[in-house]
Amino acid sequence: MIVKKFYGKTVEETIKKVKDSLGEDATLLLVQRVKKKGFRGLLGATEIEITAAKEISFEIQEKVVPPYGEDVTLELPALYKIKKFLKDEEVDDEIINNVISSYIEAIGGNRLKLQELDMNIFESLIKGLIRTEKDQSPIGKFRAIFIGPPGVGKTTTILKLASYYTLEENRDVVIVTTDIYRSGAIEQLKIYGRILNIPIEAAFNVREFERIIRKLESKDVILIDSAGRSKRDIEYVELLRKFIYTIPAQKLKTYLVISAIDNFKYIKEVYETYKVLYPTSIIVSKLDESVSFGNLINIPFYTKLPISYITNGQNIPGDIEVAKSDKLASLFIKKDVNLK
Ligand SMILES: Nc1nc2c(ncn2[C@@H]2O[C@H](COP(=O)(O)OP(=O)(O)OP(=O)(O)O)[C@@H](O)[C@H]2O)c(=O)[nH]1
Ligand SMILES: [Mg+2]
Repeated sequence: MIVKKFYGKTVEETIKKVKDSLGEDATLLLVQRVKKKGFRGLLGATEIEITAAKEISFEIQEKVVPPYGEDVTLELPALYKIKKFLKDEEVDDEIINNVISSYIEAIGGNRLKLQELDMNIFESLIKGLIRTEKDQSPIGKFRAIFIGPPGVGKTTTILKLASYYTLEENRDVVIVTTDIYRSGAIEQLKIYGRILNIPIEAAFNVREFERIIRKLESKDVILIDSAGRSKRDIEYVELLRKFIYTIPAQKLKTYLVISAIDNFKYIKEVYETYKVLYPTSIIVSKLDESVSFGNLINIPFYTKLPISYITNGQNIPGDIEVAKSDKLASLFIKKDVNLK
């Protein structure tokens, strides 16, 4: 707090001096008429004296202000910890910088508060970044196609969901496979279908696919499998697009399945290949095998899509969960969370 005296002929003039010097938010402590200083005062001349004050907090002087450069994290323990934590989890550098900026904003740039990491604020920032879908399990009839690179777990995830909808929700489920490359895979799927009592249909071209989808019109849930192809196989993506176009968009969910253990550079390329199919959300698979959890943040950040489900094991049925930001944020922060 600074306190100063101001003098003038009139109150208005003196208040103007106060504001010019201390700013609009200065507080007037005392306004009085006093004897002028010096010779004229002795002759009886008076003037207005205003005592004014202004709050100058330590925080304002000690603020960390944008842009926040690399070096800001070195001297401030809270920021250093955030950076190290996120780097160890393999979170993308651009996101790390965003989190650091958001953290500084959240604590109002107060340098003192940056001496120690506030885990609650950090966790809430992480929670905001792990975007998840609000309404994962549609109530009425729906169709869902599962797309993504080879071996990420599309077929396994479909079987897990199909058994869930059949056993837990008693819905009428059919699996349609469009894996036109591997007859062995279809045979294997049919074996699962028999065990789980779920019908399996196979379509090898768009006309067949359209016919099957029309035939299955009355079914509650149709889960459509696709073949995992190299990201360079643009022709297959084109074929998938034709399959997708046969189903009205409002009825269709397009899940892009991404494995948590793949590196983020590869994941970005995968997204670039599949984004032409307008995926509606992400399924993050193989979380059980993951040694770092950065992709839970990297994927929604890069794709701007929410996560619908996570999968965490090879068991069918089982090993799948609806994605929840708070639970995944706790997992990320390494609280004792059991995903099984
Ligand atoms: N640990 C672990 N393994 C999984 C998970 N989901 C799938 N897998 C395994 O990953 C392997 C590939 O799974 P698939 O379901 O065949 O993968 P896909 O995406 O259908 O593969 P393609 O059809 O070849 O593109 C299998 O061995 C699965 O058991 C998971 O959540 N955790
Ligand atoms: Mg498959």
